[in-house]
Amino acid sequence: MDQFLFQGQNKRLCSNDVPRRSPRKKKIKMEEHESIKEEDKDSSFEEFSHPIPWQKIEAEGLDCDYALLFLKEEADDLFRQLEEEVVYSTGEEAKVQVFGKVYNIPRKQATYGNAGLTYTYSGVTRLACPWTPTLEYIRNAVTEATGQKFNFVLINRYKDGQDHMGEHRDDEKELDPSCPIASVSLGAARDFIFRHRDARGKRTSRQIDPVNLKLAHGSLLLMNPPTNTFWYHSLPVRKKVLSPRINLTFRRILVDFRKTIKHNH
Ligand SMILES: O=C(O)CCC(=O)C(=O)O
Repeated sequence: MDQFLFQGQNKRLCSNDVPRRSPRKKKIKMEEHESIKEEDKDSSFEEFSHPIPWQKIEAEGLDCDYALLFLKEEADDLFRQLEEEVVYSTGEEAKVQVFGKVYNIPRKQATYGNAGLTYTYSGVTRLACPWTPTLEYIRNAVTEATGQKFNFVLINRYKDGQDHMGEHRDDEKELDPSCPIASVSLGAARDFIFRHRDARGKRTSRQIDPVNLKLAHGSLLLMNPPTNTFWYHSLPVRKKVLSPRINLTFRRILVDFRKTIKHNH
């Protein structure tokens, strides 16, 4: 079984760490019209506002990049600020529909983003709340590190290891298929498991090992295309985990005016 352990918050973002690969550099080439000044810069370390030791995680149809984005002290502050700012769904809004049945979700959820954006998943449609200062700060840090722009974030709060997320793919039609999903984790480190679509359930058509990660406090996991086409992911129950965790998945929603709620100012 492939196992990638990414626990060490001691693995500081130290300027001696040379990134193996730069997701940001790659994107800068793709968006020349937007980043002409960046293009002129030396493709050396100075290009990064934070020297991030990226690690590449690859398997058949799976392409991810992982790094520590925030040092412990900053990650602690961000966690605290999010605890104050984020308003999670309650009541009917805290439920999902799977094959017509309504379930309470085993965690708390919130959606923030650009005005009027909606996102439909697990049978429910969520309207984005306006960005808070801390969410904007984290989104900007992710953009700085990756060169990707995001207009929406899904926030999941796990009170402890009993809270979890079942196997699924982030492959909704309103997501821009060319944009990675950027997953920022704050709080308790949790196991995160990828399983190939042909290797799920009892009657699997192929033997493909799952890919197991441990997502650390302050980390950023980029799920690049086509990962979400071929691989399901989950955050399983871990009874020994006693402290909370907040996960933010930054996404780019295609702006479709039929789905955009027009606001009267
Ligand atoms: O909390 C996590 O790391 C998982 C989040 C996730 O799978 C999702 O937002 O789609």
